[in-house]
Parts: sequence; C-alpha cells; structure tokens
Amino acid sequence: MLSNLQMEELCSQFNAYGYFMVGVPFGSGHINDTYQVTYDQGGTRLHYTLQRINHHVFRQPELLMENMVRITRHIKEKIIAQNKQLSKRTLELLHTKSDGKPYVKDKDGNYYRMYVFVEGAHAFDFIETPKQAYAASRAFGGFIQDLTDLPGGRLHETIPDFHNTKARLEMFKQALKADVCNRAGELGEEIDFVLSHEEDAEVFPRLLSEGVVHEVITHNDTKLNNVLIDDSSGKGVCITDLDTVMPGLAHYDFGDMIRTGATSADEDEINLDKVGIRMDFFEAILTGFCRKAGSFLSNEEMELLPFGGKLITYEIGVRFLTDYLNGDKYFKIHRPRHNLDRARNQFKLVKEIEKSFDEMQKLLKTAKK
Ligand code: GN1
Ligand code: MG
Repeated sequence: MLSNLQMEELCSQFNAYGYFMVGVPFGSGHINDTYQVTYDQGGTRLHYTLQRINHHVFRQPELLMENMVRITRHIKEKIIAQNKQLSKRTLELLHTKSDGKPYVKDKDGNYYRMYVFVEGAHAFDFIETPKQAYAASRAFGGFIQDLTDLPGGRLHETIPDFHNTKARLEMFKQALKADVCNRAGELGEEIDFVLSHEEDAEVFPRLLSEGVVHEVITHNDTKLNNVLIDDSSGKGVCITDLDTVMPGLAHYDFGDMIRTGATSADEDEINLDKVGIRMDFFEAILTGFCRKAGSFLSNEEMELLPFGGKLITYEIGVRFLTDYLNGDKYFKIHRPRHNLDRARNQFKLVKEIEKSFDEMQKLLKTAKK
C-alpha cells in the first residue's frame, strides 16, 4: 500500500490543479490498487483517483493506456455532440507535466494513472433494487453502442483469451495436473462439476465461426459495481474499469451483469443456501440491456443472452478454482481458501441459473419487444 508521501510524489507528476491533502485506499477491485486522493483547490476540496495498474495481469500497460485514451476520447466526443454533458460522464485521464503521457512509470516498473473523480455518483457493490439494476445494465448496453463506431482500427487485446472459456478450461486442467500446492485431493466435487460442463465452452466458438454471433467492442468486466449511478437522477452515468475493453461478445457483458447483479448473494458469500437468482433483478437487467442491444445484436444473438449468464458464471468459477490450485497468485484474497469459497459460490449460481433457464428465455420474449 502507498504512503501519503508516495501518493503525493506520484500525483505531483500529473497536471492536477491545487494541493495534495490526503489519499486513502478506495473500492473493492481484485486486481489494481486504487486510491482516492483529496486536493485543495483554492479552498474547495475535490477528489482524484490514483491507480496502480497491475502489470503482472496487464502485461503491456502502454498499449492498455492507448486503448483507454481512445475509448474515453470517443465517448467524450459523443457526449459533447449529443449535448449531454450534464447527465452523462466518462473517465477523464490526467496527463503528466513532463511528457504529456496519461501515466507515470516509477523506478520499480510500476505504472500509475490518475483521473478526475466522478462526483455525485456512486457504484454499488451489491445492487439493492431492480431500478438500479436496470440503470446499470442500460448504461453498459449504451457503452457497447457508443463504441460500435470507434475509429482507428482494432483495440489492443489487453489480456489475450480473456473470455475464451475453452482456454480457461485448458489452464484449469494444467493447474490440476501440476497441483503445485497439493490441493486437488480435496476438490473432487468441484472438479466433476467443471468437467461435466465442458461442452458449454464449445458453444460460442462454434457460433462465431458459423457467423451466428459477431464481435463488437465490449467491456468484459461488467460487474455491476463498474457503473456509477447518479445520486440525483438514479441513472447509470459513467462506466469505469476500462482495462479490459476490447473486441469480444456482448453475451459475456450481459452475462457478468447477471452473475453480479441478479445473484441474491455476492461472490464472497459462503452460505450457499443464500446463493440464488433474483428473477426481478434478472428481468430488470435484461430489459435495460435490450433497450440498447437492438442496435448491435441480431434477434438470434439476443436469444443467447441467458446462456451468456450461465457461461460466464461457470468461467469465473473455473478461474477462481484454477487460482486456488495455483496457490492464489492472481486474485487478491483476504483469507485462506477464499478462492475456493468463491468458486463454490459461482458453481452454485450456475446450478441456480440452470434451474431458472426456461423462465429466463420466456422473459426474453417480452424484453425484446
Ligand atoms: C476481477 O478487479 P475486478 O474485481 O474488477 C477480474 C474479472 C473477474 C472479477 C471477479 C482483469 O475484476 O475478470 O470477473 O475479478 N478482472 C481481471 O470478481 O481479471
Ligand atoms: Mg476489473
């Protein structure tokens, strides 16, 4: 964790107005380190976000930042063109004083970036009402829509094969074989579950090659706490955590909202009886997304949205279990067996989605109208 002195030193390299006062850890991400810093600007206090990019996860931070500049610039231009500057926002990167880059690199090879803190809006780690779920989902749908005409060629893949479920399964199998921490012995049930769903991983690659589904620019980490909801209007006004924005399938974006927003317990819950699907939240997320998705998904692609929910929940469960086998090297953990608990939680959610699957498909018919 950074000291205030270190934060001040880093922030001083960016073109931020005012005087650094204090910084505190912020948010609940599993990958990057995030701080909220307070500045004094002529007697008024305001905030910026300072973030260390995890360069073990994002191996090419310069390319990632190139993506981020293009994405935020494009969205900003749209906001201005649509004259929506008061109601809609995008992350605003600060640039350095010395060379105008949107990041600094310290002597240890760490990359830091700083952005204007979006005031008057909040992210919810656990979505409490269908109305919030609708707002967040509609905002993510709008995000994909906004990026359908991003100029300048294909974005860099910041993590190759990020939502390649087949590749994730391969990594799981390798981890299982290596079993470096001697943990596989206790995982009989979980391993069976993973292997019994193997054919699900084949579905999207096949449909992609048949041209049934197509790539768009997706967010790829659409946890519902990656949308800021406006305090006064209740609308989803700003999408955050843009590190994994790259070409992908919208089904994964939709799916991750179901995984994190329609679940009745968050991914850290260990009492699995509490893990289920809140159908009213599912419906709200579906309706919100469909308000935008008609412009970038065909009818046939829409039919596959509920499957996206099941698949990504399975995929993230596989990733948690893989990390547990590997000795917890990827996701931040806060207690021993945390990753195993998360994997069990996700697999329970997959089973719950399977139970509600027919009902989900029925709701889809109404939402598409
Ligand atoms: C990670 O850092 P955070 O919480 O935004 C992960 C996502 C997972 C999520 C699981 C780059 O996201 O893919 O869905 O944890 N991000 C990366 O909670 O791997
Ligand atoms: Mg993230």
